[in-house]
Order: sequence, then structure tokens, then C-alpha cells
Amino acid sequence: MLKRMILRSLINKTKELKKSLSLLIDPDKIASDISLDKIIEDANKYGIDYFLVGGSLLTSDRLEKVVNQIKKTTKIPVILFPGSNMHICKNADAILFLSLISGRNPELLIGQHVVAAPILRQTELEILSTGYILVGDQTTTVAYISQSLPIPFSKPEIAVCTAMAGEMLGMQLIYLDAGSGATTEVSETMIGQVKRAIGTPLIVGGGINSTQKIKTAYAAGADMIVLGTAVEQNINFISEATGIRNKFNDSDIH
Ligand code: 1GP
Repeated sequence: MLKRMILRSLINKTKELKKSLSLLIDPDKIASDISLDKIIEDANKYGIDYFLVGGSLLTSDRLEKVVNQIKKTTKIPVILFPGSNMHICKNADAILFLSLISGRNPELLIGQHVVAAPILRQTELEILSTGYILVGDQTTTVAYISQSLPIPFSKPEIAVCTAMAGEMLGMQLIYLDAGSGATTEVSETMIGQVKRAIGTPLIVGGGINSTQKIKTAYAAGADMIVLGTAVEQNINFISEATGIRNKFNDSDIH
């Protein structure tokens, strides 16, 4: 039932101006300081739309364990958010097949994809072709690991042209990311300008750690918001965040 349905559902929601909320689970962090069971319980209770699992640097081998634990206890779709072609797990529902289009590192534009393609072909994972745009400063893990320059916060026009090019190349989703734990989130201006320039669903994440930032990103045009660090630090943020999403979806504030 779920197979191959995630993209269609995201496109439909975008057309209907409905917002989604995803929780990013970093398998490394689960090991140390957060309880995955509690997160899953609250995600079910408050109605998170998707789990994203992964990170740009995984230092443990817990990816599969985390995916299996989520799949065992909830029907919420699990989407892989890989940092490399090693981060594939066939038990998830889908994978963000990310091309780092803000950077000029050929490995992350196409190289790792070539290696991953035959492996992915043998799975039932829904492949979500995603133009991944890194924004902001260079102190995030993803900026360092990807060895690519993020688009500066103050240059929304570069993000706009990059997103347009990604869509023209056939990418099905565009993801604007300030990087996990970013101290500054992607600006309202950049989200708004990118949203107006593309027709694909727009995912926004990185440094979104308050209800005001969620409201601002949704109002500016984010179709899906990804929360990682804020929930790791305060599990009650799940109920607050879903509350904002529900308000957007139940009303005409768009
Ligand atoms: C990172 O967008 C995600 O790729 C989530 O970021 O951990 O800052 O919420 P945070």
C-alpha cells in the first residue's frame, strides 16, 4: 500500500497547501542520549508525517537497527536521509536520493549515486530524487563532510537559480538545509523566493528549534519541515510542532 506512494502523497499535499512535519533520527545520537521508543510513541500520538533516518556522518552501525525499530512499532513512513552510499537499508520505505546541487563536489552530485544505483535497484525502496541545497556557514558537519561551499544566507538568488536548475534536471523534491544543529536557520526570504520559483514540494530543515521558526518557515512556503536537534533536546517539542502544523492545515493561513 505504502510502496511508491510517498512522492505522490507529497505532491498532493503541496497542491492542497497542506504542510508536513518530519523527524530526523540520527542513529548515532539515539545510542547515547535519547530514547527512540519515547520518540516513536510521541510521533504516533501527535501524528508526525515521516521519519527521516540518517545523517552526513554516521559513526555507528545502528542505521538498520533504528529503521527496524521504527518499522516494528509504527506505520509512519521511514525515509532514509543518507550521507553516503553506505547508508542504505532495504527495510525503510524510501530514500532521499540526494544530489548536492549547491556544491561542486562531483562525488556528491553523481559519483556516489552511480555506486548506489545497482544496490538500490535490488530493493523496494521508493527513490525520491532530491536536489539538496546546503545553505549557510561552513561550520556544520554536513558542510565539512561534503567538502562543498554552502550558499550564503544572504544570496537567495543563488538558491533560487539552483533550485530551478534542479527541477529542470528532473529532481522531484528540493531540500533547503542549513545543516543539523545550525545556529541560523534558512531565512524566510530565501524560502519564499525558492518556493515561488519551483513547482516541486519544498523541504526545509536545519536549526529549526522554536514554534516561531516553524510558523515562519511554513508561512514562507516550506511544504515539509525537518526537525532533528530540537527534538533530541526536548521531546515535548513534538507536540508543539505538530500543533503548529495542524493549525496551518486546518485553517486558511497559507
Ligand atoms: C538536518 O535539516 C536537518 O539535515 C535537521 O536539522 O538537527 O538542526 O533540526 P536540525
